[in-house]
Amino acid sequence: MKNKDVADILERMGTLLEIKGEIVFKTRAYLKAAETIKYLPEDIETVRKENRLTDIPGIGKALAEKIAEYLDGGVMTAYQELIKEIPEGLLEVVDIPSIGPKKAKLFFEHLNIASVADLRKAVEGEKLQGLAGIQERTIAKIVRGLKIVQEGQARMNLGVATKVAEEFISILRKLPAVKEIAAAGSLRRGCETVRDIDILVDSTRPQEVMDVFVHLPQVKSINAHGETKSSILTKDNVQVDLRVVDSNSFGAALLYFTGSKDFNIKLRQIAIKKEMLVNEYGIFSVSARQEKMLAGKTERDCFAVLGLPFIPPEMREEFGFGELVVDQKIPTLIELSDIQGDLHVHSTWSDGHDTIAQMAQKARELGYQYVAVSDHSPRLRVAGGVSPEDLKKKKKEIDTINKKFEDFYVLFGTEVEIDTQGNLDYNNKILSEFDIVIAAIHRGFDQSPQQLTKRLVKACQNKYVHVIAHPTGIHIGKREPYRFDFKEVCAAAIDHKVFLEINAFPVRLDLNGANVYRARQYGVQFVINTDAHRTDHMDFMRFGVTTARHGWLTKKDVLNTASYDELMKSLKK
Ligand code: DGT
Ligand code: CA
Repeated sequence: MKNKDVADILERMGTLLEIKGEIVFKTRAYLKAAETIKYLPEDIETVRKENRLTDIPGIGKALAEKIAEYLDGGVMTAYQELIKEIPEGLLEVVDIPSIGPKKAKLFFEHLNIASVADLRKAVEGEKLQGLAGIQERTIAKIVRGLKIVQEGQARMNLGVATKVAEEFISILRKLPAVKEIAAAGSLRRGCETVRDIDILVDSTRPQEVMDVFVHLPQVKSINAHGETKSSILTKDNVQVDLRVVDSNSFGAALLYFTGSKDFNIKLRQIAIKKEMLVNEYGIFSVSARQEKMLAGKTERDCFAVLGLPFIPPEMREEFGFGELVVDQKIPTLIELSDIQGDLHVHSTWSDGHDTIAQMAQKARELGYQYVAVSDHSPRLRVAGGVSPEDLKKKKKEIDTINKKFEDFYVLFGTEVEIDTQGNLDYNNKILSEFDIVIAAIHRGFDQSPQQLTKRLVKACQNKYVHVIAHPTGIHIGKREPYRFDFKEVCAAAIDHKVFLEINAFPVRLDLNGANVYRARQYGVQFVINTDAHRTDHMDFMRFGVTTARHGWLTKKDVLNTASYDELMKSLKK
C-alpha cells in the first residue's frame, strides 16, 4: 500500500510550491489531493492499475500522470525539478512555529537558509536582524519555535508511539519463541509524550527473537544487537528497545521497565523497610543469610509481597504517590467501554471532512448513545465557522437525522470562540438554543497570563457554557501551552458547573495526565472528546481515556460516561 507515500510527496510538493510563491489555487490542489489519498479507502496502486486515478475527487489528468509516474518508477520528475529550485530542507523550516512559507522564502532568498540547521546558525549569528518585516519580537518567537521543535522531535505523542509499538508487538507476538510480550515505559504509563518505546518479551530463546526484531523491514538502523537487549531506530527515527527475560522474571521486569523512575525509587524504599530487594529480576528477601526470590512471575505477585495492591501503570507517577501511600485504596479507573458518546466532533458545516450523518453513523458503529456535532463559530473564519442563519439549517438537518433513530441522539452543539476579551462569538439568545456549548480559545495566545485567565473565567461564568475545550492550548511539538492561572480557572469551572475537556486528539492531549490529576484534586468534572474532523478521528477516544486514567479518573468523573437521559439532565444548568 503506497497511499501514505503518495500523499507525502504531494503534500511536500504543495508546500514547496507555497514557498516558491505559486498561486494558492495550484498549491491547494496538491494539498487537497494529498489529504484525499491519505484517507482513500482503497489501495492507490490498485486504482492506478485499473486506470481510475482521475476518478478520485480533486485529481485531474496532470496530477494523475504525476502519481502514475511515481507509482510505476518511484520518482516524480516534477518534484525532482522543483527541489533543485526550492531545497527540501525548507519543508522543515516552515514547520517551525511562527514561520510560514513567506518567511521561509525571505530567509532562503536573502540569507540562503535552506534547512533548520542553517536557520539555527543564522539566529545565533544574529543574521535575521534588519531583514524586511522581521522585528525583534518575531525573532524571539522563532527562537522559541526552534526550541519547541527540538523538544518535540525528542518526544513523540502517545498516538504515534502507540501505533509504532502495536506494529512491532503484533509481528513479534506471532513468533513461536515468544510466550508473552508487552510494552513498558512511559507508553504503558499513558504519558502524553514518549521518548522511546520499551518492549518486553518472555522467552527462553532470546537470540531468535532478537534476530527477527533487528531485521524487520521497519528498521532503519541498529544501535545495539545483544543477547537479551537490542535497540533499533525505525525509518521514522523512533527508537525501539527490546528486552527478553524468562518467565520467572517477566513480572519483575515489566514492573521495573514500566517505571516511572520515581515510582521505582519509592518501591525500593518500601522494600528496604521489609528487608527486601527489588530489581528487574525479581523481589528478594535479604533477611536470611541466603538471598531468596519471593516474587517475579507477575506484577501482581511483586506488589503482593511488598504488601501493596496492584497499582495500574497509569498511576505510577510521582505526582500521585503521596495519595497512594496515605490511602491504599486503588480507584477503579475509567475504561474505554465506559464512554457513551463523543461531545466534540466537527462536520462539513465548519472545517470537518464528513457530514453529520456520517459522523452519526460512525458514533453508532462505536456503540455510542449520542454524538454532539460541535462546529466552530463564525469568528474562526479559517475553520469556516457557522453563521447564525446556517445554524437554523444545521439544526433542521440534525432533527431529520434524529427522526431515523430510536436509541441514538445527535446533539446540536457548538465550539464557540472565546474572543480576546473573553466574550463569546454567539449571543446568549443563540447560545441558549444549543444542546451543548463548548467554549474554546484559538487565538490571542500571547496575551498576559492575567488576561488569559480572565478570558477563561469569563467563559465559565456564561450560563450557557458547558465545557472548556482543550484548556491549555498546547499543540505537541508545535505550540507551548498558553500561561494562565490554572487553579483559578478550575475554581471557576467548579463554581459554574463547567466541565474541562480532555481533548483526545493525539497532538493535543489537553488536559494532560498531570493537569487532570491536579484539576481532579480541586474537584473538577471532565469530559473526554476527540475533536474529530473526520470519522476516523473518532477512534482517538482511546488516547483520551488513557490520559484520564493517567490523571486517576473514574467513570463518575467523566460526563460522557452518562446515559443519554443522565447527560441531558447534567447539561441543564
Ligand atoms: P521516556 O522514554 O523518557 O518517555 O520515559 P520512560 O519512563 O519510558 O523512561 P526510559 O525509557 O528511560 O526507561 C523505562 C523505564 O525503565 C523507566 O520508566 C524506569 C526504568 N528505568 C530506566 N532506567 C532506570 C534507572 O536508572 N533506575 C531505575 N530505578 N529505573 C530505571
Ligand atoms: Ca521509554
